[in-house]
Amino acid sequence: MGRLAHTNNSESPIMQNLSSLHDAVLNGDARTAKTITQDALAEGVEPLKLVQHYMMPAMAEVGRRFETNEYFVPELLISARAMKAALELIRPLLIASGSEPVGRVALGTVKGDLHDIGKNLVGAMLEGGGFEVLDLGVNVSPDQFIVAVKEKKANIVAMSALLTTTMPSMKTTIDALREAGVREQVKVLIGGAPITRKYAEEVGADGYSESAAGAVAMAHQALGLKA
Ligand code: B12
Repeated sequence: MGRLAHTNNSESPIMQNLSSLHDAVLNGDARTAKTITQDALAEGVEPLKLVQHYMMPAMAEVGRRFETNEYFVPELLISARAMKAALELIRPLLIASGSEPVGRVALGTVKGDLHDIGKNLVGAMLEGGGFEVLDLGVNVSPDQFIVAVKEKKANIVAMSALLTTTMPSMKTTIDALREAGVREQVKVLIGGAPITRKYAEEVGADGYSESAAGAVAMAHQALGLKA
C-alpha cells in the first residue's frame, strides 16, 4: 500500500486504514506495517493505541492460528518481525528524556525463552516512566540477573516468560537471588502471557502485571513512589 495523504480530519484515510496494520502484522508484512505506522504517527495517532488496538490483537490471532495448526513457526517469526519493525518506530516515542532515573531495572526474558516482543515493550514503557532499564536480552540465566543487581546496582528485577515450560525459571531466579544474598535489595516483578497473580504469589515475586503499562505503575508502587 502506498503512503497516505496527511490530514487532520478524524475520517482521514489513515484512520480508516489502521485495520491494515493489524492485517500487516498478521500476514507478516513488515514493510506495510512500518509504512502504516509511520503515516499514523505523522497523523498524530497515539503510539500506544497502535500497539494495543491493532498490533497486539494481531499477535494474539497469530497465536490462535498457531494453536489450530493454521500457522507454524515460520509464520510466527515473520509476524514477529513485522511487529518489531513497527515497534522500532514507536519505541523512541515512549521513552522519556532528561531527568534523573527513578529506579534501575534489570529486565530480561528468562532462561530457555526467546520471546522478546512483550519484554521490549515493557522496557520502553519503563523508560517512558522514568526508569533506567538494563536490558539483559533473552535466555537470561539467574546468574546474569544476580550480576546486574550486584554490579550495576539494579533495584528492580523484571522477568518475562511466554512459555509454560520456562515459567519455573522465574522461581529458580528468585531462589538464586536469595542464595546470593541480594533478594532483599530488589523488588521482583514478573509478567508474560502465561503468568498470573497467583503464580507471582507462589514464586515469591513482589508484583505482576498483565500489561506493559501496568508494569510501570507496579514498578513505581514497588519502590514506594507515586505512580
Ligand atoms: C511471536 C511468537 C513467537 C516468536 C517470538 C519472536 C520474538 N522475537 O519474540 C518465535 C517464532 C521465536 C516463537 C517461538 C516459539 N514459540 Co511462540 N509465540 C509467539 C506469539 C505468537 C506472540 C508472542 C508475542 O510477542 N505477543 C505480543 C506481546 C506484546 O505480548 P506478551 O509477550 O504477552 O507481552 C505483554 C504482557 O504479557 C506483558 N509482559 C510481558 N513480559 C512482561 C514482563 C513483566 C515484568 C511485566 C510486568 C509484564 C510483561 O506486557 C506485554 C505488553 O502488554 C505467542 C502467542 C501468544 N498469544 O502469546 C506464541 C507462543 C508464546 N509461542 C508458543 C510456542 C509453543 C513456541 C515454540 C515452542 C514453538 C516451537 N515449536 O518452536 C517456540 C519457543 C522458542 C523459545 N525457546 O522461546 C506458545 C506457548 C505455549 C505454552 N503453553 O507454553 C504460544 C502461546 C503460541 C500458542 N498459542 O501455542 N514464538
